[in-house]
Amino acid sequence: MNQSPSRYISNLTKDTYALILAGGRGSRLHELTTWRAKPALYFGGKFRIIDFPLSNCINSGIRRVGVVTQYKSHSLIRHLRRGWGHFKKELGESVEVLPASQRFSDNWYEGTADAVFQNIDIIRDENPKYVIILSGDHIYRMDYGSMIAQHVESGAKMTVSCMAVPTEEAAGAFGVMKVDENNRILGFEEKPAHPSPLPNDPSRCLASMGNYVFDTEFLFEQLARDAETANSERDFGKDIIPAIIKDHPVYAFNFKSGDEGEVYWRDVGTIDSFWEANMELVAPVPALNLYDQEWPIWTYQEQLPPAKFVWEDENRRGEAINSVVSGGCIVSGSTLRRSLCFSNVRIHSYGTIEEAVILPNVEIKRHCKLRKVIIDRGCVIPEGTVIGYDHDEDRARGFRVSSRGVVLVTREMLGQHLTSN
Ligand code: ADQ
Ligand code: ADP
Repeated sequence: MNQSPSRYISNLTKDTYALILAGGRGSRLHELTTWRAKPALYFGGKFRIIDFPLSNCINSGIRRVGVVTQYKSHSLIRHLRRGWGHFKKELGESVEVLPASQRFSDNWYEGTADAVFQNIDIIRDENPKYVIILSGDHIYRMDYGSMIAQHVESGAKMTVSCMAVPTEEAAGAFGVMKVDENNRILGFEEKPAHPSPLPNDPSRCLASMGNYVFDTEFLFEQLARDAETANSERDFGKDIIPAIIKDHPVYAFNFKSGDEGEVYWRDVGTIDSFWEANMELVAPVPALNLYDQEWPIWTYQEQLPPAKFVWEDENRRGEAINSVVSGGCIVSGSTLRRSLCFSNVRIHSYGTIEEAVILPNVEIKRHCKLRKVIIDRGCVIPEGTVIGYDHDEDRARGFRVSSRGVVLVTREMLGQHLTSN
C-alpha cells in the first residue's frame, strides 16, 4: 500500500459496482411478508431492512448500486424511489431498481447467480473493476472497503464474507466453508446438515454471510459457464462457489463489526428473530449502534412532528420506559415498557404496552393490554383489547403465536381494510 490507506480504499470502492439481491420471499416471516418482500420489512423504529446494506454501500464509498427485486416488490420499490432516488447519475452516483424483467429469457430470476446473470449488460455498461454482491436481507454495519482491499491484496478472484457462528445455528441455514491459514477457501458446502467445525473451536464453524466480491471479468466468465451447466440451480452458494474453489483463488473475509465486542449481524428471517432483533434496540446499550453519526443509516422519512407524551393524571400516565419512540407518535395516558414504536403511532389512555414492536400508523384505543406482540402497519386495536396474556385466546381470535410466544397481529387478522404495503 504505497498511498494513504483511505485514499487507496476509496479508489477501490469507486471502481466497484454493488448489486443488492432483494428478491427473497422471506416465507418464515408469515403474514409480515404477505404484502412486502423481506428487504422492505420495517426495522428499528424508522428503517427498512434494505436501508442497512444500502447505507453500508454509501458509507463505504460505493456510490453505484443496483437493487435486484422480484417477489412482492411494490413496497420496496416505493421506498427506494422515495428514500434513495436522489442520487445524481452525472456525478457517478446511482441507486437503480433492477426488477426481473425477462429480458434474457422467459423466466423470472432463478437462483441468486441467475439474478446477477440477467443484469450482466447493466453491470457491463457501468464498467467497474469489481462487483460486490450483497444480500438485502440482513441487519449489520460493515465497511465493504476493507473487504474489497483484502480481495485485491490477496489476489483473489472472488472473496466471500464470513463469520464464526455456533454449528447448531449454521446447520441447514448457512453456507459453511473450510479455509487454510491464509483464508483461502478449500471447501464450501451450502447449508449442510452437519457443518464441519473450526479446527480451533469445535462448537463453531465459518459461515458465509452471502456477500461476495468478484473481479468483474471473472464473474462474467463464471456466470456464462454456469448458465451452460446442466442441472445447475444458478445459485452462488449451491453452484458457483463449490465449482470454482479448486481451480481459482477464492478467499474468505472475516467480518468484524466496527463496534467493540460482539460482531453484530442479524438475519431477521422469522417472527421470533424479527421481534428479538427489534427488542435488542431498547436495551440500555444495544449491540447495534444506530446513533453513530460516522455511520448513519439512511432511509426515507416523512416530515413528522416530534413524539409526544401526555400525562393527564395518576391513572393516565403517558410514559415510555426503556423504549424507542419515533416521530409523529402520541402516547397519551398509557405506559409503554421495553417497546418500540415506528412513526405515527397513537396510543390512547388506560393502556399497558410491554415488549411490543408497533409498526407505523397503528392506533391503540383506550384500555388495551398488550404484551410481547408485533402489531403490523395500520392496525387499529379496538378499545379494551388484551393480547399476549392467554395464547389460546390469541389463537382463537386469529392472531399468530410464534414458537417463542410472540403474537403477530395484522389488519387482515383484525378484519380491517388492506392496502399493498
Ligand atoms: P440464503 O439467504 O438462504 O443463503 P437465498 O435465499 O438465495 O439464500 O437469498 C440470498 C439473497 O438473495 C437474499 O437477500 C434474497 O432476498 C435474494 N434472492 C434470493 N433469490 C433471489 C432471486 N431469485 N432474485 C433476486 N434476489 C434473490 C445465502 C447463501 C448462504 C449464506 C446465506 C447467509 O447462499 O451460503 O450462508 O445467504 O444468509
Ligand atoms: P385519550 O382519549 O385516550 O386520552 P386522545 O386522542 O383524546 O386520547 O388524546 C389525548 C391527548 O393527546 C390530548 O389531550 C392531547 O394532549 C394529545 N393529542 C392528541 N392529538 C393531538 C394532536 N393532534 N396534537 C397534539 N396533541 C394531541
